[in-house]
Amino acid sequence: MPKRSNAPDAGRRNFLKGATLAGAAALAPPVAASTQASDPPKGSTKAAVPGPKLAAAETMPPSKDPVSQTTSGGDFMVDVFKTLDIDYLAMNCASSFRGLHEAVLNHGGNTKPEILTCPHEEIAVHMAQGYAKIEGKPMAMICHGVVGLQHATMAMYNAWCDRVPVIVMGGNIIEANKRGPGAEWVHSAIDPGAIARDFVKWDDQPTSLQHFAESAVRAYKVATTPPMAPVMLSLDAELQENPIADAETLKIPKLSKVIPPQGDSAALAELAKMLVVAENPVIIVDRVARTPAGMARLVELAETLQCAVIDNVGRMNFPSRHPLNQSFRRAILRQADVIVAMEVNELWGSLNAFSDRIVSSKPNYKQGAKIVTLGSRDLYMKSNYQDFGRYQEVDLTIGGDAEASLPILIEQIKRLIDDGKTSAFAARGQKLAAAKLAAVEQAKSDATIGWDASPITTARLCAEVYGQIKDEDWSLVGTAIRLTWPHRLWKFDKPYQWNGVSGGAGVGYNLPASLGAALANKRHGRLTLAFGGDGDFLFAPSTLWTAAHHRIPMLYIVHNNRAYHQEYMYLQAMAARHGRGITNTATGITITDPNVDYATIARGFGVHGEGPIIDPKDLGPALKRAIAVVKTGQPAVIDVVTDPR
Ligand SMILES: Cc1ncc(C[n+]2csc(CCOP(=O)(O)OP(=O)(O)O)c2C)c(N)n1
Ligand SMILES: [Mg+2]
Repeated sequence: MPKRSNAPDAGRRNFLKGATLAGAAALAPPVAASTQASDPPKGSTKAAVPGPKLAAAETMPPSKDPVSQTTSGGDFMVDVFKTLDIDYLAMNCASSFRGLHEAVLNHGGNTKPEILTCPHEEIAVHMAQGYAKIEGKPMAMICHGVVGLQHATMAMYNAWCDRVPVIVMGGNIIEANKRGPGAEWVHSAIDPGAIARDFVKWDDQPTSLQHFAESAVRAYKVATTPPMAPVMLSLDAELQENPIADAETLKIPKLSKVIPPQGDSAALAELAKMLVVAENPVIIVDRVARTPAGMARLVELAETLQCAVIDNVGRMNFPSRHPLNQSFRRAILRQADVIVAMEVNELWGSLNAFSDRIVSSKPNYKQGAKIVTLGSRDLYMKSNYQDFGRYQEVDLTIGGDAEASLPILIEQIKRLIDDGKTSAFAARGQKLAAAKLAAVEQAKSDATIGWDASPITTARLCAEVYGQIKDEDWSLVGTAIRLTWPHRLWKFDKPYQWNGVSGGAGVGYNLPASLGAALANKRHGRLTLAFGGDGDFLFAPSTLWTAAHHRIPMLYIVHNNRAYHQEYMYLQAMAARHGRGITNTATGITITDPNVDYATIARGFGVHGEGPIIDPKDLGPALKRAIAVVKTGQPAVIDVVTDPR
């Protein structure tokens, strides 16, 4: 770490030119240090800030900063990011990381990482979450360590529950004698990571540049090892801003990624036997496909067995129209004699029917069915936040990454299949295919109910959108709560056509996470679209400014039921249970009086806006206009007033 003087005014701005002189500068008396450059007024910079005004250090920058150094620790940090191939650094700017910010621009040329300007820290983290699930690698965000991190935490929690890697960083001023009065004190902490420690996989506060390099590489490695999760680094402002004192000794360690752990091969062989002899095996999947290979492997497994797959859609696991996809026929669990759950976070919820608050519950699978889990859930657990669900009894638990374990499982199954089995499996597959076909036809027919209704049915909305995008190279990266029509009606068969849900069910995910995914899709020229609730939209509408500013194409469709509708239903159920009817339940739930005009909001942020669309006849033309805008490389919002079904 660069040596520093104990003198109060020989801090971050007043170093002598050149890294090699830094040590000498640090040892020089304060007067000598400040007179080397262009004579800052005596007692200038922070000493001149009067009184403990909270934002003083931010509102009153020094009148004259001496040109005093040719390198900064931030430069080295940028070099580390470049070796980690980090494409973006999302941020809401702050003085606690001005050293790094400046280095990204002037040392790094604003590439790898390129700055994404975000009007809220939650946007930055959610963008990173959506991005990683399409791009397959993390991006970084940085925030004002104390206050910015508090804004970032909700999104960090979603990303953690969703097992998505995000490199979160926060600026901090560790040394008390280096903090200016006011904001620099209230924005500093001895342990900034404490607030987020329950929902990051690892965090650190490096105290030297070498320490930073090692921790940054470690952070990347930890975050991207399944089960993946956000990590956090607190970056000392002095470390970012001071000259590099020991350049010749600094070393950026090599990143070697951890090979995801495969399940035990004997256990996988046992599972293969169970699956081959089973009459009706069912596979339940949630976050299996980590890479594009995941879907292909799962298809191979299902086709080898000709067995049913139920997809909880935490990732793009299995093609929606595949004849073996039985996701909307969950009753088949009652016939299953072997159930294999892969990367299912909360299995109890998939295997039991229950009433609200669990007054009663009963298994929705056949008693005696053998249950096996394969996944990383049991390899990583924290105590405080209860994201693991109720304890589910199972017969065999195989700890390991499901995607990595699939090849060996498939191989073991193939070894056990003889001709007799092949024809029995084919017969099973045909039955499932017929049932699937009937389910899709039923969905198409159900979708016509209320076709001409105004407000517009969610089924018509989804059907109209699909009609216009199905021949494009599309990617759906968000859905409003309970909007299952796309998965019932659309043909998803490419690994990037879907990227899962929020993880932590923290509302406010959809708009910014969709934008992050759109950023990843932009490079590939894909048409990104997302549906999002009106309530969700209102958490971080300024996401649209980031979309416009960085020219990120995305069609965002607001499913505007003018309410926090999920909660509406809960409240009505509560009132009914208390014997008071359901009529007095709108207060605190509806988003009316005034109605929000989402298209006008969009235009205010420089984004093309359509709507509100209330008459279904207006939907097609509005979509056409919006899609044309998106194809020019710009974002567009369409506000569709929907009925709440
Ligand atoms: C951060 C956060 N606040 C509140 C909730 C409670 N909640 C769950 S669903 C929901 C409604 C969201 O409204 P909208 O996005 O319009 O979806 P809708 O239910 O209307 O389809 C709310 C407020 C939550 N899950 N997360
Ligand atoms: Mg709503």
